[in-house]
Amino acid sequence: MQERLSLKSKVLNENQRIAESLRERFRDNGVLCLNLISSPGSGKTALLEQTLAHLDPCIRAAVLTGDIQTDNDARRLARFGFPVKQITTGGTCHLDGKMIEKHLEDWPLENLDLLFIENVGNLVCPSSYDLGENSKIVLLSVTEGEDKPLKYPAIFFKADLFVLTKVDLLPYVPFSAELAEANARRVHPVMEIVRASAVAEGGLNAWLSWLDRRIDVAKEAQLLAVAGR
Ligand SMILES: Nc1nc2c(ncn2[C@@H]2O[C@H](COP(=O)(O)OP(=O)(O)O)[C@@H](O)[C@H]2O)c(=O)[nH]1
Ligand SMILES: [Mg+2]
Repeated sequence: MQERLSLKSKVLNENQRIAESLRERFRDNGVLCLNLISSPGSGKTALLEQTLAHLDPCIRAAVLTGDIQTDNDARRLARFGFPVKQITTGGTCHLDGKMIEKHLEDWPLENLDLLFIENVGNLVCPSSYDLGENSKIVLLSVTEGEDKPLKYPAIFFKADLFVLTKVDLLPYVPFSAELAEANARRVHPVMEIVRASAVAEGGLNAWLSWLDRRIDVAKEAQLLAVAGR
């Protein structure tokens, strides 16, 4: 047991070292990196598809998408003309820093403004692995139950933003968006929350404004880092 614990902490320490180096590279190149985490099927890929479809063409975006098997998500996302790579973990329930570092090898970060990482569908394991992202974003859909922030507090505590997805389905499911949001704030009182629908007209407006603000903040952080040298 002791040995297992020490192996786990070694793996996490090594991951942290890689994550810090990635974070520095993202900051120095003015790249906003967002790590999207949710259960399978909450709508991560659908949110990204509609985001890429609506993105200001001046923004140089790219996506790394993780799954245990298949490149289905990469194929869905590649249709929008931005660079996309699938990371297939072959059984591992989360992405780690080494996988991100490896898949960024031939993507010069100075050519990017925005990097989305779609993590493997899982509300538990991905929360332990820092990928050097600016923010973790947790998604929960209206068919999953209002209590999930209380059952899976680690990811709701660590995420900067909670996206409540599939709100177009609210009239058809017994789900209180207010209760889900209050539960998230019990875990993380200052958490930002937006409601989103990938299928309704204007359903991504709140999310897209959050994204715009965060892209600006990443560019300011880059200028500050350069000025501080
Ligand atoms: N009604 C509705 N369905 C959605 C929405 N977003 C995703 N879906 C559906 O939910 C299913 C899972 O979505 P997907 O993006 O693959 O989830 P992921 O596993 O988190 O990437 C698909 O059938 C989507 O069409 C939404 O905003 N509204
Ligand atoms: Mg997906």
